[in-house]
Amino acid sequence: MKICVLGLGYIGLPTALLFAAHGADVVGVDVKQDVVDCLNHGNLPFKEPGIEDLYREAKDRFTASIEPEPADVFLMAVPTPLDPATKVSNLTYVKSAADAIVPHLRKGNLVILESTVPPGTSERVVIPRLEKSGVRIGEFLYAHCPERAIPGHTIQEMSENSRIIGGYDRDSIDRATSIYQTFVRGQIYQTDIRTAEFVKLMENTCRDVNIALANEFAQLAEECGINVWEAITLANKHPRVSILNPGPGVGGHCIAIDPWFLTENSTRCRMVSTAREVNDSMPNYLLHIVRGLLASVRDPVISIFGVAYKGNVGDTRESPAFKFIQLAENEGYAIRCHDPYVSEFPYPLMDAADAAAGSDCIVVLADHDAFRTLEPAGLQVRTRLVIDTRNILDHERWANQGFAVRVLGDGSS
Ligand code: SAJ
Repeated sequence: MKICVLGLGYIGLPTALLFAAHGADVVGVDVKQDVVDCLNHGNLPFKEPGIEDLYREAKDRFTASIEPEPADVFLMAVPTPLDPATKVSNLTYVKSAADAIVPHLRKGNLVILESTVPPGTSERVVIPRLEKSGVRIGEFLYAHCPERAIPGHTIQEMSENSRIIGGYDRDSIDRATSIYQTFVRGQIYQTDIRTAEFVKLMENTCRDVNIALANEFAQLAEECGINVWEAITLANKHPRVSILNPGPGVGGHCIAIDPWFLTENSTRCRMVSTAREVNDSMPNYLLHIVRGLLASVRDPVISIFGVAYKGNVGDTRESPAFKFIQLAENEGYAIRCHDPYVSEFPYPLMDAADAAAGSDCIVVLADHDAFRTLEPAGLQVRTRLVIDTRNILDHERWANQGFAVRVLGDGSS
């Protein structure tokens, strides 16, 4: 069986390699020549736990190319960004991936869409484009199989998690199921295309709304002079309560974006967009805390520890660090950044000592494990103040070095 995977990003590449490692011949296609060259020279374009071993297992059956080739199965795993101004999905990459398949599409082929899309996109946008090949839906098979893997554990979760497969007809569903069963050990649940599209958006929206609730609790707790972290721990002792953690906001290419795909065609929806707004406003709330603490400091310098969108990943897409830095710079704060996991960022990245030198406030934004044991003793700051937005530092250790420790939601404002 030959599979052509379009899009060799964080989802497409591991998926392509998993198929190849389990016996399929795979052509991975990407519009970026540097990604294709990198792979064909035996290197990987990004880091992810387990991907190097997987690549070694897969490489005899995997090649990368700039153009699709005839295949039995075409799988699209391309980005679906959000237009930040209108909060509407941008389907450009999905459309161009479908167009790129058209010249190669034959009767009996299966086309799979993994990219997250607004409900109805497959039927309204993707299938009609594929039919420009002259092959009708039903003559080719079609399924939407949204991914569920979490960055940092992508390969393990792709293999172990259950999956939803939505297909055009019985043949499409069964064929897609048997192909994923080559490497998916979790249960596969079958449904129609539009339900599968909707389920994916519900999953990420559910997480976003729950994080927004935790972020709102943090702000309410501060108004009441209560430590939200203790309160959450106690509330979570209830058998049916499971509150998530507050933080500096929600980043990543999924949760900060996908909920808007649900609301873009709806006039009724309120909670989903409100949750997005609550999470997007966390950098403003954080700056409000900083402003209060640094009011008397002249020419204040802020050191940001952790610019990744979450802990233990080097990914900065939609990271709340961007908004916080922009807001802080607009108010005249000088910014220094440190992140041991991130290699590329629009602002210079320094080691911890350089980023902290002369600083008036260290602000911890990402919950990297490395920060749990971070040693403050040698840091040559100007003002001994640290704001821990993730409740991750060893507070006693910092206090012992004379640092005032402010935790987001600790009720001390
Ligand atoms: N966050 C909090 N508080 C929490 C949990 C997370 O502030 O208690 C923040 C994180 O720091 C991060 C953001 O939320 O900025 C999102 O992180 P995440 O770990 O919740 O999720 P992602 O974006 O890395 O991956 C999600 C996952 N979806 C769900 O858990 C429902 C993953 O399974 C999906 O495959 C992925 O989106 C995707 O690609 O859609």
